[in-house]
Amino acid sequence: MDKRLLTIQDISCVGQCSLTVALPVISACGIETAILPSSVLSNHTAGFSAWTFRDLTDEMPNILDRWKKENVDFDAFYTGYVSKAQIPHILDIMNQVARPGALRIVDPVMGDNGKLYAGFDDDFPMEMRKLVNGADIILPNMTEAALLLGIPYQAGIYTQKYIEKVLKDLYALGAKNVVLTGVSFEKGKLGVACYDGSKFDYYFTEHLDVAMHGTGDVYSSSFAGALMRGKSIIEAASIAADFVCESIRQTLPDADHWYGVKFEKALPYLINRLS
Ligand code: PXL
Repeated sequence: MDKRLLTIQDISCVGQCSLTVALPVISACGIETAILPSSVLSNHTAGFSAWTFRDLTDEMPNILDRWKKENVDFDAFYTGYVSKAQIPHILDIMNQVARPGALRIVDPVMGDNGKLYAGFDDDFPMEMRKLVNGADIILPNMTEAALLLGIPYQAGIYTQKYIEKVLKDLYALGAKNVVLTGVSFEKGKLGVACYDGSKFDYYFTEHLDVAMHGTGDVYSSSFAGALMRGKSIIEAASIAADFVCESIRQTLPDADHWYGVKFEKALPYLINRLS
């Protein structure tokens, strides 16, 4: 049977993030992608002056009930931007409509550059730990790693010793694999560090020194798609890093394009890497 993935995150109508990234990217990987919108926003919260917000928590148990009655189930769950109140519902969904061996891919979306995103309270990271515990793979950036561990955020170049301690501490929160993004050991190179409880793996690309929104979602979506296509964790982590770089390269010529990356133009590259 072909694999079916459910992704749970918001719809930011405009802004090239969350579901407007996950649905096209994972579908382009050849994987049937079902969605559960956690909320609807006019646009994302990073850089626009304001936004509308409609919470959809109340729909979650209704939708789950329907799916159970229809015998709908999934081979994988990929969660992104969600709220504190939604976490118990998401755990119910992952427990109740999973095919045998279903994967839990959790991007603990909470913040970037050392700060929580607008609208999240300081106690959110402790709730997010409930999704991390029992996940097959978590995909935090360095900010989210610090928030999950309750340690100060450090920017810049890291030592291997520091990164491996962070990976081990995240693993101890109950995730079977940790894929940490935004890792750098030397100027000019940026990448990912993976830990499965016994070995560390690294992959680095050229550091394109620009801050662009939505790259975390482009990363996690392409990671999830590549993993579902049978790639190993380090292969999927590497393909996703290269796809983010290609998406940034496609965006750079348009200096006015500030709110996201032009991942659409990089989709042929991703598909090619998977074939
Ligand atoms: O890209 C993460 C993200 C997802 N959803 C919303 C956001 C952000 C980042 O700011 O605002 C609504």
